[in-house]
Amino acid sequence: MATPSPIKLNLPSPEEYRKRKVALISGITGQDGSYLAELLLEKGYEVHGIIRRSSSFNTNRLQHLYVDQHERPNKFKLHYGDLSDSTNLVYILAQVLPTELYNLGAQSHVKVSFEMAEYTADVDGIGTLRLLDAIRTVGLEKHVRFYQASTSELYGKVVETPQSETTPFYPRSPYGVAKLYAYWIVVNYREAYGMYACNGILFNHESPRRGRTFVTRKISRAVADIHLGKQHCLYLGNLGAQRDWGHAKDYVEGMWLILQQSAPEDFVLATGETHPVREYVEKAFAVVGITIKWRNSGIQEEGYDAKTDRVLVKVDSQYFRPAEVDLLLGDPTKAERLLGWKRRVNFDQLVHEMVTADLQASRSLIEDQN
Ligand code: NDP
Ligand code: GDR
Repeated sequence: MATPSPIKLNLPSPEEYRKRKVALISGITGQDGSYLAELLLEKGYEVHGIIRRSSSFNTNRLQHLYVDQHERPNKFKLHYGDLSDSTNLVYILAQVLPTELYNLGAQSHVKVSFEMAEYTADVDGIGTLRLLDAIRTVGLEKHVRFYQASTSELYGKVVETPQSETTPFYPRSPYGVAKLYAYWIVVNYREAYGMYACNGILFNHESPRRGRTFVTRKISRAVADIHLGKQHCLYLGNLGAQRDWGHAKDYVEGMWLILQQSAPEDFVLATGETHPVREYVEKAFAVVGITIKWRNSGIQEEGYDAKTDRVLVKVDSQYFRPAEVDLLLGDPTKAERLLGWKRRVNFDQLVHEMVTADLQASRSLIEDQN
């Protein structure tokens, strides 16, 4: 028999409760969190987010949404919290009483996870369990719908392509392994306690809001800065890795759709196309009119400007990973069929938008400095 919830709040029936539209987002300060918050506010939700206390400002991506409650009562509220702090999660849940909970919070950098493996396991793996248990602790397991930010990194070593909901997992990093635990604990709580809990297995998605150390943003920023004479060369790791890259805005819409189905299920969101890092580099430089050609310098591959012969891209082995995911290519058929989801932005548009945004940002910075 399922263990009863230790705390019973005086709640209406699940049907009555879900007439409200209240979302709680962990990881709201991140790329996806900011787009999801925008989407849900547009849809009339009251949106609550969990933010970490930081000595420096960490809500840049949310600035345009934030209105001081003293100035004007509004539907957007932030709460201090952390996925490593169970008591705090229980407290936030009991206070917010969400109808939908999106668990996007994570140490999300694959390379960093090799350096911070235990922390990554704690936040990305056990953090998910803490949230699920917090839901049960306050007796919301039949009231709240739970979205878990699962990832194509679960597939890791290539077993088959394209990768779908039925492809076996073989993670290749502490991040992937932590997310594997999270994936299965979501499935387990769904089956054990009848919770509406779903995994969105999302392939890489990017945007001008992407963190600066992920490869696409690192490239788009470097192209802008090289074009404006602020940087000489771009140093990268594995140029041959292939990714299925989409736009974050399209993917947060998929997250919401996953929680609107009559029954909880897991879905892959992907574009169905794959591109090597090298191609991203070529397309990004093309936006500023530079044609990149490749040659082997004797030690390693380098990219040079076909017109001037100037070397603009070099390989630095410090960016290699102890174990790499060589090829990701997703099959979004299930999401397209059951959710009616389809990505809108294609690869070329994504690269163009990111480089253009970084050019604009870099130019503004120069103007501010003058
Ligand atoms: P980001 O790295 O941009 O954002 C991560 C968020 O998690 C930030 O808000 C961060 O807060 C927060 N966070 C980190 N550690 C903790 C913690 N201990 N407690 C609470 N919050 C924490 O990631 P994305 O927006 O790109 O991704 C969102 C989620 O989706 C992540 O779980 C990621 O692993 C997953 N994912 C992402 C994909 C992608 O291509 N973007 C693909 C598949 C899955 P802070 O700002 O303070 O650092
Ligand atoms: P990934 O994204 O590991 O796929 O995880 P990232 O952009 O970091 O790497 C993509 C590929 O590019 C190669 N690469 C480099 N990567 C980085 N960061 N920096 C470099 O200089 C560089 N040079 C080459 C990498 O080796 C890799 O093969 C992202 C994250 O958002 C995860 O949270 C998410 O789960 C997955 O996408 C799906």
